[in-house]
Amino acid sequence: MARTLMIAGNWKMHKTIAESVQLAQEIKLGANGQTKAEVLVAPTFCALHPVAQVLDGTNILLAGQNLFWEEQGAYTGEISGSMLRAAGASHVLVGHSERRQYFHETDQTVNKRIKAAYQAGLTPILCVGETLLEREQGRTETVLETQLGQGLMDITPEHAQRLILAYEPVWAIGTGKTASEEQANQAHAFIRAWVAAFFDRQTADEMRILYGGSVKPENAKGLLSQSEVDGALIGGASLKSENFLGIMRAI
Ligand code: G2H
Repeated sequence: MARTLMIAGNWKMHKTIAESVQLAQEIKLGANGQTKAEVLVAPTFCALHPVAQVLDGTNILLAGQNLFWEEQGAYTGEISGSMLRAAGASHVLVGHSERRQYFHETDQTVNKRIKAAYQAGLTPILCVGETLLEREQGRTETVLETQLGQGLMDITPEHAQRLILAYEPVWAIGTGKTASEEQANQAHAFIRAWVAAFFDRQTADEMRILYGGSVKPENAKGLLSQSEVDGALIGGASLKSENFLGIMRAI
């Protein structure tokens, strides 16, 4: 099953609007002619629209880093799916471990956000992954099963066909530690088998499962050549165009 690889940059809470525009311009120039992977960037909310204008006319995709499940209203500090769409986003990250860790995101709120993303016509990228303690206790698969099962509760098979998953072991995020190629492939294979059982085989075969956690130009080739790894969600190394483009070129 040939799945198009995706190289996604999660800029987290980095870069002013001017810096974001600059980075987007560098990626746009450097990605020109890059055909092997779909490329996506997720700037901060305030940089979405300016970055969308830079990327207009390219096939580089734009994502929000989060969304709220209500459409509009008195929810200070939140942003809705339709607002992300209007700013130029086609995708949205949901359930990133930093949201779970620092902002009390639960599998239940993740589920609400996933549904809101579909409602707004956005493609969600659902992030799952275990902590170091959970891995050491041999609970990796149980944790993934719970995050997937609850996060995707009541999602229709049609919607599942548009879903993208990201496996991001928490212990490998921003720590410089990367899952070994085998560890990543094994976790991805488990996730794909889970998707086949929860939805169906074809959906599982077609679903992109990205790996995230200290991906950099030096380790990208090995990770991305794994049969179950369909791309990367990159934080730190997406903030400099030479690193992000280096990862693209490593495919
Ligand atoms: C995981 C990843 C991007 P980093 O959070 O989502 O970040 O590459 O810095 O580990």
